[in-house]
Amino acid sequence: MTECTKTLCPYCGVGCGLEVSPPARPGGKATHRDSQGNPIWQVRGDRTHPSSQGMVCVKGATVSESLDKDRLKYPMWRDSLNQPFRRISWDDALNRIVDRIQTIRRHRGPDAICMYGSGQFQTEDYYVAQKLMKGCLGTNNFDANSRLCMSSAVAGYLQSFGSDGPPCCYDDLELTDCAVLVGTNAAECHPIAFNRLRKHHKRNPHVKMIVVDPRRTATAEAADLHLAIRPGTDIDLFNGIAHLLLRWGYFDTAFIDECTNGFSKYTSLLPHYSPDRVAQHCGIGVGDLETAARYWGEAKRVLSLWSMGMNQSSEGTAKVSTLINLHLMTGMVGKPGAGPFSLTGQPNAMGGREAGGLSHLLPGYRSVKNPQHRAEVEQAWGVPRGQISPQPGRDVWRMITGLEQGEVELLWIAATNPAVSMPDLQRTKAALRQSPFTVYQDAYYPTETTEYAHLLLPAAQWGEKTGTMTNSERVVTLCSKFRDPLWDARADWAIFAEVGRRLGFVEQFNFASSAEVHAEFVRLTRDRPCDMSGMSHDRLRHGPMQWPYTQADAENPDAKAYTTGKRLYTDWRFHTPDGRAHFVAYPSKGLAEPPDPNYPFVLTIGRLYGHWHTQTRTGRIEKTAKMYPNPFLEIHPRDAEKLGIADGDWAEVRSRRGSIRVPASVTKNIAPGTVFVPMHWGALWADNAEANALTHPEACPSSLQPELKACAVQILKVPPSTVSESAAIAQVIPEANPAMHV
Ligand SMILES: Nc1nc2c(c(=O)[nH]1)N[C@H]1C(S)=C(S)[C@@H](COP(=O)(O)OP(=O)(O)OC[C@H]3O[C@@H](n4cnc5c(=O)[nH]c(N)nc54)[C@H](O)[C@@H]3O)O[C@H]1N2
Ligand SMILES: Nc1nc2c(c(=O)[nH]1)N[C@H]1C(S)=C(S)[C@@H](COP(=O)(O)OP(=O)(O)OC[C@H]3O[C@@H](n4cnc5c(=O)[nH]c(N)nc54)[C@H](O)[C@@H]3O)O[C@H]1N2
Ligand code: SF4
Ligand SMILES: [Mo]
Repeated sequence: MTECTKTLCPYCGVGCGLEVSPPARPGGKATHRDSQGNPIWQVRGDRTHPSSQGMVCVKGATVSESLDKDRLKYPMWRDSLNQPFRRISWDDALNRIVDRIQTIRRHRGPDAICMYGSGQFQTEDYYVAQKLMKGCLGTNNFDANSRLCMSSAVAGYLQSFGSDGPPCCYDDLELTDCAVLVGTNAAECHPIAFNRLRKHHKRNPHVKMIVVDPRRTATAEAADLHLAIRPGTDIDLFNGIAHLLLRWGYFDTAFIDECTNGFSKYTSLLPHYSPDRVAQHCGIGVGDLETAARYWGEAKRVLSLWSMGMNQSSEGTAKVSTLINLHLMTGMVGKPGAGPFSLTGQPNAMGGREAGGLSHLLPGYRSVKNPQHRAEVEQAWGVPRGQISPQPGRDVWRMITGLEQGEVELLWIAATNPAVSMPDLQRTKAALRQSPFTVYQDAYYPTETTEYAHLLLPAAQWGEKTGTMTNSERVVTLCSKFRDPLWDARADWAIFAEVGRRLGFVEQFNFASSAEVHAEFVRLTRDRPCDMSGMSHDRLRHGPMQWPYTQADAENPDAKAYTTGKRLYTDWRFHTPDGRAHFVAYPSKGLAEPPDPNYPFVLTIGRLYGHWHTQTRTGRIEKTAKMYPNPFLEIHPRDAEKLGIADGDWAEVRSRRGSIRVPASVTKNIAPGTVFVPMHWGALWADNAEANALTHPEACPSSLQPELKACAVQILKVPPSTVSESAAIAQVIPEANPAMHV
C-alpha cells in the first residue's frame, strides 16, 4: 500500500476528501491506539479535493478510530432467532442463501425476496445489487434507506424538472446573494458545506441568510432571519412568499413564459395564502414573512438548501416542488449562485440514485415503469426481454408489512440498521421477528438489527474496498482501499456477485474487480441526465470528477477533464418532454398526525454534530461519544413549567405507538408546543430512548418517504423515585453478545 491514500469521508453527503496514512511511520512505532489497543490510521483533509478544500469536521477527523472495534468477523448462522449464532464458512453461508432463494423462486416467485440496502454502499455495490435483484431474479424489491432520506427530493426534482439531479454546485455557496435553508441543520449535519456558506455570508454584508426550522439550531443562529415555523407548515410559507412576490412584481416573466408551464394554475392557488393567514398558520410574524419575501425578491441570485425537514414529510414531494416553484417564478435556476439544492444525507445516496437503487428505479436515472428503459437495461445485462418487472417493487415499509402478511420470505439487509432507524419500531421489530429468513450484512457486531438476523455476513467497510461515491454536488470520488478487509469480511458487491454466479448467472457477474463493475455501470449512464460514461476508476485516480461527464468529454483533448463547479440547466432546457420546467400546484395539508388534546405536542427528531445515525461508529469513538453523554428531550420553558419539569428532570414521552424516558433539556431554542429528541440512541446505547418507538409510518404518497420528522406526543414528568430502576442510561460500548460462539 502507498503511504497516503486519497479517499472520501464515509459519513455525510458533503463528501469531503480525506488522505489516510498508516498508523506506524516507517521504522517507527504506531503513534495512537484505540481503546481496544488497535493502532489508529491517520486521517487528514485532502486540500486538493474540490468540494472540501482540505476541511473536515469532527466525524471525518475521528473516523479511523472506529475501524477495528467490535467488527463482525465471520459469517454466522442460527436456525431461529432465539438460538445463539455459530460461525460458519463463507461457502456454507453463500450456499444457504442460494438454496433459500431457489426454493422461494420455485414456490412463491421472486417477489417474496427483498433486499434493503443503503446510501452507505459504494456505487459498485448498489449496481451489482440491482443487477442481481431486478435483472437476474426479476423482482424490483430492492429498496434503500434513501427511502427514509432523499426520496422526496428525487420525486420533487422529477416532477418539476423531468429528472432527478441536484442542479447546483458548492461554488454556488460562495456566489449567492440570498441563501434560504429549509429544514436543514447544515451547521451540524453538513458542516463543511455550511462553513463555505457561512464564510461567504460573513465576508459580504449584502448576502442574506434565511433559516426555516422549528428549532433555533446552530444553523439558525447564523442567519439574518430565522423563521421558526410550526412543523409541517412549509408549503404555507412558500405559497405565502409566492403570494407576496407576485403582489410586489418580483417575478421573471420571460423565464416563466419561455421555460415553464403550469404558472396560471399555480397562481390561482396563491390568493388563499394571504400574509395574515400564512403568518398565523406558520406561527411567525407577518413582518418576518414579508422580510423573507423581500430578501428573495431583491436578490440577484437565490440559492435554497434543504434536507430532512422537507423530505421526511407526508407531503415531502409537494414541499420540494413548492420550493422549486419559487425558483421558477423568479428565474433562479441554472445560473451561478442560484437554484434549488438538496443536501444529500449519506455519503453515496447520490450514487444510489444513479445506479437505480430504489424499488421504482433502474440504473442511469431510469424508471422500471418505462418500457424503453427496461429494454435498454435488459439488453445491457444480457437477460431476456421482459425479465425486468414493470411494477415498482416494495418500498421498505411495504417490506415490513409484507413480513407481517407472510408475503416476504427472505429479507436481505445490508449497510443499514433498521431496528433503530425505521418508523414505528415496535411494529417494525415485531415484523422482523416474523421473518422466515433474514440475512444481515454489516461491518459491526452487534448492532440493534443483529438480534433479528438468521445469517450474519461480515462486510468490508470504508478503506477495505475500492469503489466510487457521488456527493451532493455530483462530484464522484474514487474511494481507494488502503488496507485489506479485516478477518473474513468481503466487499458488498463481491458478495452479491458471488451469489449471482452461484445462482447460475455466471456471465452477468463475471467481474474481476470493482473497476470492471464501474465500467459496466457508466456505460448505462450514456446519454442519460447523469451521464458519466467518460469516467473510469483509472481517470478518477487523477482526482474527483463531476457529472455530466461524457465519453466525448473524455476523448476531447481540450476538455477540462477534471473541472468541477458545473451546473445543470444552464440552457434553461429541462428533461421534461416539452423541455419546460413545471410549476406544480399543491395546497398545504399539514402533518399526518397533528397534535390534539390527548397528544398535545409535536415531536421532531434529528441529529447532533458529533454522532452518526445509530452510533455504530461514533458511539465507539471516545471523542464523539463524550460530546453527548446521553439522549435528551428539548422542551420550551413555558411547556416545561406547565408540566412541572425542571432542566435535568426525567420526562416520559408517549405517542400512540410507544414511549421513551429521557432527561429534559429546558431551552428556548425550541418553540412552545414542539419538542425534540435526537435519533442516535438505539437499544444498545441507552435504555428506553429510541426516538422511533414514537414515530408513525405515514408517508408521502408520491415518494413513499415516511414522516419521520413529526408525530403527536404527550409528556409526563417521571417521579424521581422511579427513575433509577426504569431509565438508567447506558452510555457505554455494548458488550459483545454473550450468546455468540465463535
Ligand atoms: N452529524 C451528523 N450529520 C449527518 C448525519 C448524522 O447522523 N449526523 N446524517 C446524514 C444524513 S443521512 C442526513 S439525511 C442528513 C440530515 O440532515 P438534516 O436534515 O439537516 O438533519 P435533521 O436534524 O434530521 O433535521 C433537520 C431539521 O429539520 C427540522 N424540522 C423538523 N420538522 C420540520 C418542518 O416541518 N419544517 C422545517 N422547515 N424543518 C423541520 C428539525 O428541527 C431539524 O433541525 O444529515 C447527514 N449528516
Ligand atoms: N425518526 C427519525 N428516523 C430516522 C431519521 C430521522 O431523521 N428521524 N433519519 C432517517 C435517515 S435520513 C437515514 S439515512 C436513516 C439512517 O439509518 P441507518 O441506515 O439505519 O443508520 P446507520 O447507523 O448509518 O447504519 C448503517 C450501517 O451500515 C454499516 N456499514 C457501514 N459501512 C458499511 C459497508 O461498507 N457495508 C456494509 N454492509 N455495512 C456497512 C454500519 O456498521 C451501520 O450498521 O435513518 C432514518 N431514520
Ligand atoms: S462534513 Fe460530512 S463528509 Fe465532511 S468530514 Fe464532516 S461528516 Fe465527513
Ligand atoms: Mo439520511
